[in-house]
Amino acid sequence: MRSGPRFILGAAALATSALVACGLDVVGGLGPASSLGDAAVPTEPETQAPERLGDGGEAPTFDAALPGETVIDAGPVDSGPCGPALFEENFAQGLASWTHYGGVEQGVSGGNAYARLIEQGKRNRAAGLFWLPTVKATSFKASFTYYVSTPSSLSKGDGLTFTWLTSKGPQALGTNAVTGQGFGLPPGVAGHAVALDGWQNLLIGDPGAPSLSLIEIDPSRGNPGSYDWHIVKKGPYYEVDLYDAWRTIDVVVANGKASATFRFSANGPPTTLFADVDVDVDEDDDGVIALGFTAGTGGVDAMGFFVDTVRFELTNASCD
Ligand SMILES: [Ca+2]
Ligand SMILES: [Ca+2]
Repeated sequence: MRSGPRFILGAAALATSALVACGLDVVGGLGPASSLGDAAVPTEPETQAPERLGDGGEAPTFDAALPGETVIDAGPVDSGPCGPALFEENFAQGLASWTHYGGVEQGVSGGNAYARLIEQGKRNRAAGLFWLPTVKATSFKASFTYYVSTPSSLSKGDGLTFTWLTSKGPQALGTNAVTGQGFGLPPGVAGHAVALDGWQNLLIGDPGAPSLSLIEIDPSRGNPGSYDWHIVKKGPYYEVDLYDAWRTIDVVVANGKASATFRFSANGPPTTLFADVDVDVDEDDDGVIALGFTAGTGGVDAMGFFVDTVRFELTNASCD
């Protein structure tokens, strides 16, 4: 149990988010605003207390878990007959292996390099960072660390995703990517994501913030962030558990089912977020055509979004 004052503060934050979120939905500049007009009237926010992700916790030092790394060779780690099925990245050599948009940059701090999707304080941004495999696969294992830095204000947003796409649409990846509640995802793409959402948008059914949800990105339903895309809702969690420290998330997709775990530190014990949830993977389509990260900020104080120590392994890759 957390102390009384912390819970009271959390409840106040939730209430504040609910009030301001209405304003944000109205003034949002991109796709979601127009699409939200037909949405159902939002219900009252749930006032549930945050849940814990485990008993861990680490010092909020930017490089707490990842000091002094060695460079990973920029070449394919494991090139099969038609391309690599394994992709590892610590960002020591920048972003050369990635397709990115929205101003993603390499950052270096204390001997550790990482990718910064959005700098803290930069509002109304949409950013993405993707690896585009050249082999066909429908199953994979993904592991990464993330760092979300937070301004001191109660109102802060929006969120970070780990995304896998089965279609990237007709436009160049990142075209017209949606800020704010769209998490930096572009219109027209299809797939799924694990989303760390720091801002509760009631109109699309967000759980209390901060949350970790499995979402389905379905362009037939509208632009990212304009419809209730949640498949599994998890949260709210304590901010201290999710923010201002490097945390590790592992995602496994196999045989059309997705599982995910959260760890406070890279070698810490995993806490299950969800397990064996159906995710549509059509054997006749192109499979997983992009793996990566997106982030979005909106009209409130912007959090900073960073990723590092990425490992993507396609576990049923073929040349077809
Ligand atoms: Ca690194
Ligand atoms: Ca949200």
